[in-house]
Amino acid sequence: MFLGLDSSTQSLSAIIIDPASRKIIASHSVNFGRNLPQYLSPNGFIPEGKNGEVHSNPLMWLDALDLLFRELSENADLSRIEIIAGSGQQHGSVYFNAKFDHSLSTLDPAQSLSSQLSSSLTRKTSPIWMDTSTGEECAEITASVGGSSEVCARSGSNAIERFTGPQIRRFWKTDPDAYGRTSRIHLVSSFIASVLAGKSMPIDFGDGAGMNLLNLGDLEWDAGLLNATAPELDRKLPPPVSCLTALAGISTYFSTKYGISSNCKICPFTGDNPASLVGMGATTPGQVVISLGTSDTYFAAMPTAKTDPQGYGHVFGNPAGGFMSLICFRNGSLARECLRDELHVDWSAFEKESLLASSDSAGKNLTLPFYGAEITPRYDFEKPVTDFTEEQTPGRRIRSLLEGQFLNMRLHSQWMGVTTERIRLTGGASQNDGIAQLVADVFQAPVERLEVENSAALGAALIAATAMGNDLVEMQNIYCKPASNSLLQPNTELGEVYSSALGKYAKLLKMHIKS
Ligand code: XUL
Repeated sequence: MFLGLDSSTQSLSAIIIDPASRKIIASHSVNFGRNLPQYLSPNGFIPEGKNGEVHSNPLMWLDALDLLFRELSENADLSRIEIIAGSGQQHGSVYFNAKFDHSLSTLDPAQSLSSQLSSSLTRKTSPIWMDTSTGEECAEITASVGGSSEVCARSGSNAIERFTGPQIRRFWKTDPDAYGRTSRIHLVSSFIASVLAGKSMPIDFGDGAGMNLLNLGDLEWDAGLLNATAPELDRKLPPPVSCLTALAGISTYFSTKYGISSNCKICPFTGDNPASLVGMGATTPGQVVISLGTSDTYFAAMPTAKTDPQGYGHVFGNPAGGFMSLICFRNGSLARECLRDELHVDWSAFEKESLLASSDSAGKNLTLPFYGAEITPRYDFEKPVTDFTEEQTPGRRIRSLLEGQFLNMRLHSQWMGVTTERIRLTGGASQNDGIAQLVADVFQAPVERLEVENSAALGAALIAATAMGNDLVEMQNIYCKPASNSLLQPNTELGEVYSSALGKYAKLLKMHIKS
């Protein structure tokens, strides 16, 4: 059996698979806000941070780990787990003093993880991916390395506020003493893996690429980026490796306390997006994942190593080898909700029947679908911009907003050079057949939804099985199955319509951003 963990923003989840029986044996989750209310983080982070700071308490993640394993061990025989792999929310970082390694290797099962590791922290709280406090540091790193395109060419992304390098620089600038006392900096992923292994674990390429520190050319820490970020950083970072090899054994803390076999091995943990790419069965180029959540994201395996010339998209490591892209769109459900409220309608107006009623208008009316600042394209929009050739009825406005969202995605993913063979849709709005059909039509590719919801934890479990010698594609064929009746074929009659709408959309966008 193989265990996959995902330490996300709001919860820590586990999925145990048994490939011999092709079954999921257990799946369990600890919700930080609900199950650990003492941390006063209802959504997994400390509310009301100042100056764009969004931090979480790493002790909360440790208590969640103890709680998850206690509850899992009551419901499953953990002695049969051969390998544990995992993922973490990307970009978040945890800071430790020189005592950390010794404390990890001497953990006492009679006490909790948090009580034994808290004195090793040099920074009480961890900046996470929602943090936007590092605009100044991004500008400094960019200038020092020689411009945005240089940072992007080396690391796969422009200097980005939430990325770990700029966050480390801000820590060094605001608290140089504590930075000086720091001898180990981990990502959320490598931190959780280290606790399980009882020793510091390396950082996986997939997740390491979200730091603005990893050189994607040679997959080593980039000396120029390290120097531009903070002093002596090379000594504080664990080495970068692939997550596909189980490098360590389980710590005796976990084998004694929760009945895991002492032969169980630990893989380096990856980021939640790379793990999701695995769990969505999308590690081969041509398969695209679109997640429709508060923000929308588009991610896909890359046919060749490339970076986004406009600097909006990111390149991370693909756990199966090569690279993946990740493109975030801030105005996802946020924009869909704004229009719903503006028109005083409910979600039924976005359902299949309602969208069918406006199908004569396909591609005729354009909307730049942004109710506020957007990151792809990066621009401070205030409200949507429309260019309608027909009268603006509520039905046409909804169709046009959704078309605008997917045209914007299609436009800003073109740099990857992917031929979209199939789209796997996930996230809250993906269950809506009307919206899903529009995705199929705009991209002219079939759309599927999967059975299993937690794709990151599932992906991690599949990584663990692969590290044991199982074939990844075979594992994905077993576990990443589309839900029955979830396949939607594109209406090929709309192929030309949306190709021409794409050109017009790009023109409207360019005109608006220039003006
Ligand atoms: C990716 C990103 C988020 C986090 C949290 O760049 O910031 O998707 O990984 O899930």
